[in-house]
Amino acid sequence: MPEDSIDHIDFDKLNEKAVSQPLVSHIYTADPSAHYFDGKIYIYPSHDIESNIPFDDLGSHFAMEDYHVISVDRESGEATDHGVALHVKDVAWAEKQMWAPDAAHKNGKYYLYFPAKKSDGIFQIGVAVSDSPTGPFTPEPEAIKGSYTIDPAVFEDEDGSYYMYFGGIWGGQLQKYRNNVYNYNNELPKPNEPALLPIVAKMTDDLLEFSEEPKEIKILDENGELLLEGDNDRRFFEASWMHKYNGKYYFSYSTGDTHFICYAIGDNPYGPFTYGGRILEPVVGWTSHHSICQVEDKFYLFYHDSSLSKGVTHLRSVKMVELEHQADGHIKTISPYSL
Ligand code: FUB
Repeated sequence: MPEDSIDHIDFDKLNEKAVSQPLVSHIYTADPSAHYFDGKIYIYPSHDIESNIPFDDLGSHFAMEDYHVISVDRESGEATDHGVALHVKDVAWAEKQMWAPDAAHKNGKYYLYFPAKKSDGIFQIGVAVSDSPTGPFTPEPEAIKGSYTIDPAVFEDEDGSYYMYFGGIWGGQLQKYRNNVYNYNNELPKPNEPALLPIVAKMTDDLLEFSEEPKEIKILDENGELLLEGDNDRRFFEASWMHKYNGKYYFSYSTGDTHFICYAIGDNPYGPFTYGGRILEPVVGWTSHHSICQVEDKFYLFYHDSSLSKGVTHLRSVKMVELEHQADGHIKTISPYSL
C-alpha cells in the first residue's frame, strides 16, 4: 500500500454519496475518531484486518495490530492515508487487539489514545505522542495508570480542560469492574437493575495521565431514572463520544447488541445526561461506532459499516455524513441507507 493512497470526497454531495462511499477503500478502517486540527479533518480509526481468528462474543476476531491516520482536505476533498502511525510491536505493555483509538492536540503536540490487551488478556488504555497529527507516535512505556476497558474518547472543553470517556461491555470487559476495581467474577447486572455506565476522568495538564479517580457518568431516562440493563435499545454498550452544541454537552454511544448510536444531553462534562434519542440507525455489520466533529459551522458524523466487505463484521469502512441539530437541540436521526 503506498503511504499516500488517496480517495476523493465530494463535500457538496456528501449526503447523497455517503451510502456508497467509504473515505478510503484500499484498507479497512473502523471506529473513526475525527478532529479538525489546523484547518484539516484528521480521522483516527481502527485498522481492520483479516486474522482468521474464529468469531466469538468477546470480539477475538477483531485482531487489529496498528493504526493509520486519514486526513481529509476540506477544499479538494482528498482523503489521504498517511501510513502506519503506531504498531502494537512498538508498545511495550501491549500484546494485541488495538481497538478504537482517539486523539487530542495541545501546545503543538498530538496524542493518540488507544486500548489494547496486555499479555494477561486484560484491556488497558495507552497514549503515544507525536509532533505531527499524522504520527508516527511514540508510545509511553506503561499504560495510563488507573485506565481500564476500551474505546477512549478525549474531549477538550472550552476552558482548556481535557476529559477521557471510556468503557465497553462484553469483549470490552467493563462488566468485570465495580468502582474501578477488576474482579473476574463480576458480571452484567440483571435486566431490571441499572445498566453499567460509561466512565470519565479528567486528564493532567500534560495529557499523559488521569488527574482524578475515574467516575461513572449517569444516563437517565425521561423520568430522571437510570436506564436499566434490560433497556437494550437505549443503555450504554461502548463507543463513547462527547461534543458540545449551544452550551450543552452531548454524550453519544453505541447500544451494541441493538446496533444504535444514541445520545444523551447534560450541562457539564460529568453529567448527569438525559437520553435524547438516536443519531444513527443500524448499519451493515454487527458493530456501530462513530464520532461527531465540528468543522466551522457544520457538524459531521463519522461512522463505519461493513458494506465494502459485503457484510464481514470485522472488515469495516469509515464513512462521513452531515449531522443536523434541530431547533429544539435534538439531533436528526440518520438512516444510513436512505440519506
Ligand atoms: O473495533 C473493535 C471494537 O468494535 C471497538 O472497540 C468497538 O467500539 C467496536 O466498534
